[in-house]
Amino acid sequence: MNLMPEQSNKITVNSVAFDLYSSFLKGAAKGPEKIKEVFFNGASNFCTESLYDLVENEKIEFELPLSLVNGYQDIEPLTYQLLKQGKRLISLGGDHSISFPLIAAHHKYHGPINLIQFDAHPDLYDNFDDNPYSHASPFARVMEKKLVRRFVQIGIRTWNPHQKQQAARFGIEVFDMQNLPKASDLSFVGPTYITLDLDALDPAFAPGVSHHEAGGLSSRQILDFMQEINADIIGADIVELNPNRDWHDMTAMAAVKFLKELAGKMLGV
Ligand SMILES: [Mn+2]
Repeated sequence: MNLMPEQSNKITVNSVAFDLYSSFLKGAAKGPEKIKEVFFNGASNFCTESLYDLVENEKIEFELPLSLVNGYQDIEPLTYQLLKQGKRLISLGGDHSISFPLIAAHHKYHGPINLIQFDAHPDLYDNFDDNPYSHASPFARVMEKKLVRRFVQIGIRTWNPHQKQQAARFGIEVFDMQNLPKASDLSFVGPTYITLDLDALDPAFAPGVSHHEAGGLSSRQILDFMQEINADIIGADIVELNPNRDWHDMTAMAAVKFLKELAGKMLGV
């Protein structure tokens, strides 16, 4: 008999302040604290665009940052503990390396899931800078472990031959920037996880990331996808905010906007 507690009726924000597997610049470990600060700084209200007030209705709570005393290897078990308590998580990074253990924890709890990735980069390197757990490699690990049954990538614009081969080998559905789908055409059966790398946005909208890649998505395009995709979203992460590179917190504010809309989507409000 499964004694799992009932799922919480609120969203728990899980902070994963880890950037040791960034290949180019450090700084993403400061992301979760910055997003929380900006969420509460009074610059914006707490409503989704559907007019649901997440704070007034007590539907969002901020968990203490994961205590990563042993580093990266702690992310999966600590996240799984939160899931076992019935919490529904939106995790804040941190660099993109954290998504592999986060997805592994969700897989352990929910079984095979669908995965939607918004990103400039496919993050499919078999090995990068001698680190198979690099932030350039998490989805190679996810696919090798067969953690997801359907994987859709949106906004990619940094292919090279190796990663193109990896995408074909793993059977990934890719919608790169030259080939974006209509949000309302995307439909998923079963539990679905969203991973959002803020560098999916064009640098014009999100200067506060480590890897500026021109030719990206607008904030509005990502919001439209979040609102219109037909899927049961059971968890999400927002990664790669690098406050050292931000301009008047505008990328942090974009992260807050996505956090609110993702929470609304997961709550069905
Ligand atoms: Mn990226």
